[in-house]
Amino acid sequence: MRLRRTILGVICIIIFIVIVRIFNFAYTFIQLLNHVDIHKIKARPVLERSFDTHTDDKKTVLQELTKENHSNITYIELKPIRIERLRVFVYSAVFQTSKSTEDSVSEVRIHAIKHQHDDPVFQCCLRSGNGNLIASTTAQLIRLFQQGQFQSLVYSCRSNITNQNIESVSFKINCAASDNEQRLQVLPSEIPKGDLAVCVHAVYGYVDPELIAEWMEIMWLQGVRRIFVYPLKTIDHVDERTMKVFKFYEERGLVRLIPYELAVLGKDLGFRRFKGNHRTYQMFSDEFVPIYDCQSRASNYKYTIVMDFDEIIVNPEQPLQLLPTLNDLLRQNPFAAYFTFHVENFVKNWGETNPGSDLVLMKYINRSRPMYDRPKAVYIRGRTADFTMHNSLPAKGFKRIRVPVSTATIHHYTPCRYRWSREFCLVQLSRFEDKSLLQIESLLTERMKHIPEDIRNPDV
Ligand SMILES: *[C@@H]1O[C@H](CO)[C@@H](O)[C@H](O)[C@H]1NC(C)=O
Ligand SMILES: *[C@@H]1O[C@H](CO)[C@@H](O)[C@H](O)[C@H]1NC(C)=O
Ligand SMILES: *[C@@H]1O[C@H](CO)[C@@H](O)[C@H](O)[C@H]1NC(C)=O
Ligand SMILES: CC(=O)N[C@H]1CO[C@H](CO)[C@@H](O)[C@@H]1O
Repeated sequence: MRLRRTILGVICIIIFIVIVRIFNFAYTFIQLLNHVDIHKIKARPVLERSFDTHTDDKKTVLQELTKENHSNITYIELKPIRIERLRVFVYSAVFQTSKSTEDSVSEVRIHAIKHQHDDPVFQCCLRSGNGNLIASTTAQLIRLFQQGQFQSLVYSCRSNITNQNIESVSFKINCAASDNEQRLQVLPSEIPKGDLAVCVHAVYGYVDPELIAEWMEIMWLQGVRRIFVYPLKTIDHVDERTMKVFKFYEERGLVRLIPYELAVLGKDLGFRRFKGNHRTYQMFSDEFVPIYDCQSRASNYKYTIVMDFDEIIVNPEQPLQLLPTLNDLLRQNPFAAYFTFHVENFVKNWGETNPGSDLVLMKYINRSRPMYDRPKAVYIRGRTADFTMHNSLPAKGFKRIRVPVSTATIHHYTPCRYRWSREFCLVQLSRFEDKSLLQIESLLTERMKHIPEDIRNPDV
């Protein structure tokens, strides 16, 4: 009797263990399915530390950053203006260069947020230098980021008058009415300084200046000639030390700093939403205003990348050859709207795997498998109908291209992602040593010597 009970007990324990195991396996498997595009994974050689200093390409990318003439840059911050009687706040207005042959059509893009339950109808009142109304046109909704109580969006205002005459724009339900109105200056979209621009969404708090400086240098070496950065003015401001490194690169003509002030949206939508555990859908929408704004300002660039300071697109054979890599991809995919990349996470919680390096980025050389998880994209001029952070809508006739892992991936320097379990991140995730970026370690170390010490490592 006792024996039988013992056997039964043992069987129960075994069954229990088996169930736990199955659960565990299933959980891991689901995480993998969620994050890894298993079929796309290919082995790739681990590259050794070296940098071929004799390549011609290196010379072309090594031209120094040049000081920009700052004597008259229009003040261009994003500051919300409420449209009378509507739950709509407008932030900025930017001219679009028309692709159509009708010269007489001008288009102004308006970046705004609106309440999720409203479908506001209003007019853009286009004005000349002396403030006279020269055209009124109904604002057309062309882009919408559907998250949060106030959703970010883009309106288009088209008219048959030429750009030269338009200086400012105001917004009313009817331009003929005599409401109070505030005007926005209509800004030109930027004349490209190269082929590549980067949009970074709202920045706030402290971001390691050393990391930013290394990232900026890599961007420059890869051919990026403009980086739009939107420091959030409303919440604690951006840390001074972080701001200083942005200013350093603004003076050198690489960064355009556009201070960004949130619309005040009531107590339930307070600024808490940007802090740690309180991140909400409203925050995602707020973060998107700068992306829309940047897409309009950068609309003349051949390629626009939406990316963060901890992300780098890396061709594993030649990390600096980003432009040639993109041009090749475009030749192979003439109907590409945009390129997306697999993400390789260099998980900081695993510890420094190359502690000897002087560069914060190069201290981490162990990564996960390439995952197709929240891919970031490189957009080709004029070929996207709408943007989201990770999955945009191609314009008619164009399509999204997933870039093969062997061509390029995104290196993402990150702590364990918050959606991952600790177990998954620290134990189950396979680790691969990847020295591809070390090919540029000596070059980058050299360049970093020219960044003042008080900018790289400011006193705390
Ligand atoms: C900057 O531009 C202004 C006016 O456009 C000009 O007068 C000035 O000389 C320029 N400065 C430099 C350093 O190029
Ligand atoms: C522009 O359009 C308005 C009406 O939409 C029309 O009255 C006006 O004549 C047009 N102007 C030109 C220059 O075509
Ligand atoms: C780094 O990756 C290599 C290769 O997979 C592995 O042997 C090593 O233990 C890893 N180191 C750490 C700290 O993750
Ligand atoms: C030529 C030009 O636009 N000059 C302006 C530069 O900016 C100052 C003030 O910031 C204006 O007063 C000038 O008219």
